[in-house]
Amino acid sequence: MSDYHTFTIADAKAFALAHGDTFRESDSLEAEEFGDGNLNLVFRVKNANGRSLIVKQALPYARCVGESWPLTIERARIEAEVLLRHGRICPEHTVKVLHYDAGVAAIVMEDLGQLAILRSELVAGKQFPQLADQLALYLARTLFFTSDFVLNGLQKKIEVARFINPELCLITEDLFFSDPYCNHERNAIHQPIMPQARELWHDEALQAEVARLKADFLSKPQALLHGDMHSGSIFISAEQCKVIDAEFGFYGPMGFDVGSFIGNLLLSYAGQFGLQEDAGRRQQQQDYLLRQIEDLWQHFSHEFTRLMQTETKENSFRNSEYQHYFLQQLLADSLGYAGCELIRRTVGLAHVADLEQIRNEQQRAASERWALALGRSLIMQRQQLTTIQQLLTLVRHQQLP
Ligand code: SR1
Ligand code: MG
Repeated sequence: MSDYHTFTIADAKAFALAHGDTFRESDSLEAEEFGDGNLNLVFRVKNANGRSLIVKQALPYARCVGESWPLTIERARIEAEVLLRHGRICPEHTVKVLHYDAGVAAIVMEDLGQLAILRSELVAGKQFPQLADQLALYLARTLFFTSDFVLNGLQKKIEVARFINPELCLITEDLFFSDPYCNHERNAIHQPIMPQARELWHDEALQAEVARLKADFLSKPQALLHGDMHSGSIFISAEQCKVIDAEFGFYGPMGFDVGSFIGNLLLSYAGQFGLQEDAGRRQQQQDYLLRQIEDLWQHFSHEFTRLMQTETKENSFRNSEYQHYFLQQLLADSLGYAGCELIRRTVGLAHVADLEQIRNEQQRAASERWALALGRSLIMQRQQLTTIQQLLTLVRHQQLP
């Protein structure tokens, strides 16, 4: 930590100038800090010709809470290395890392400012027809090529060790799997849904299933996950889709990445009840979101199956019955983690704009109750939901309370 100091605007400019070949000494650079995420500093540095780069620096604490929540700056290495690994496997859909410096825990990366954050676009009711196909490709390839299907036992264990990410994983273990199911001070519960939040604290059947999902998160190192696949981690335009923000990456259950993303599409669906007053447009947006979930799973399972059949290196895993079982279990895991994401984003510490931006209190409470009820159903019924169409039917039949 000897070189480490928190970047000023001047430091960010100097760092961007020194790393990468975008800028020249003679450039007059401008920079702004615009990070609005939970953890880091994010600077945009640009020259007079409009060329720009992003400098992201890990702070030694969680930005959203302050210095009272210390956090390792080692997460910058994890982020850079996950993005570099994923970028080699799926460059089309991974932000490009240009430089990483361990001493100052900072990364220089391409500026995706010409794209928009997916969450804000979905909140505004926008649609991106290729979204599901693009993310299905990203997920299928990054998960498959970092797994035991491809890596031998020795390589795999070296990779698992390299991506041990205890502090960031602990955040997920607490925020995703524990806090929502007890009266924890970190929870942020909208007063009108307090009765439904309390039910979670006493629902032992639900807690048993969440315990199973948490145990897998702790002990199923299937692939190098992104680890935080929410719609704020995705940049989008009509043509392009790029994943950013991989500091929660580690070797974990594949369904965690797939399910976190499905959970976020369902949070957007829930938010539409309160955000979109025009019933026809609401229906149209919700239909779009369900189509994305269906296409995501169909394209993901198609690509993953193709990869299992043609690219598997480990003999034992070439067995087609095993491959069928693997994919079926991956769907069940994904639906369980999607359910957890719905619940934790509604009553836990880290909320989402999809629900927070509903101005009418009663409508927001109705959307939140819907998200909690659907989350519970997904967790409890995940082993019985054996096709993605069954999930869609469940969502369509989930009444708005
Ligand atoms: C204190 S971090 C809160 C949340 O933000 C991140 O993006 C993760 O989703 C984490 O759970
Ligand atoms: Mg993040």
